[in-house]
Amino acid sequence: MRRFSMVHLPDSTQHAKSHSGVTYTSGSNLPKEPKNANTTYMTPANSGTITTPNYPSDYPKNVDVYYVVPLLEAKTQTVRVTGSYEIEDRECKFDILVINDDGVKYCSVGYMDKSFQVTGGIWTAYFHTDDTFEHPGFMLHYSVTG
Ligand SMILES: [Ca+2]
Repeated sequence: MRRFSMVHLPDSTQHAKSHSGVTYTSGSNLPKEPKNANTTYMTPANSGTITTPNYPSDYPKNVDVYYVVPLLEAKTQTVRVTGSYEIEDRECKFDILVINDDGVKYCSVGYMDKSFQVTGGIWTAYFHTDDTFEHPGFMLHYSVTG
């Protein structure tokens, strides 16, 4: 298992400290430390869109993008994420997408329809790429559903 600590939350989001690390299982070739960690803070909202860099053109090589997505309220609520993705297909060993640190890796071509509980008013997405084989990536829409 490898642990990345790439998120440095501002004071206004201290309640989300539990998101300060992402744990991955073995079997991947992820670097021990992000080569180019880049945290993207979204504007607080109960619905919106996140995309990979350059979307719909191919995403860059060697990026680690961590999306921090604040909702309007910090109460426990359900978020639904939907949308298409096209990520390098190598059994999720090279380019991956992980939603809300749940350990599930997305790669290849597919359509996501995922609902999960958010307790701290912030959810996250993590996207990593290696140095070969780029694809369009993803456009994901999210909304609070309850
Ligand atoms: Ca790649």
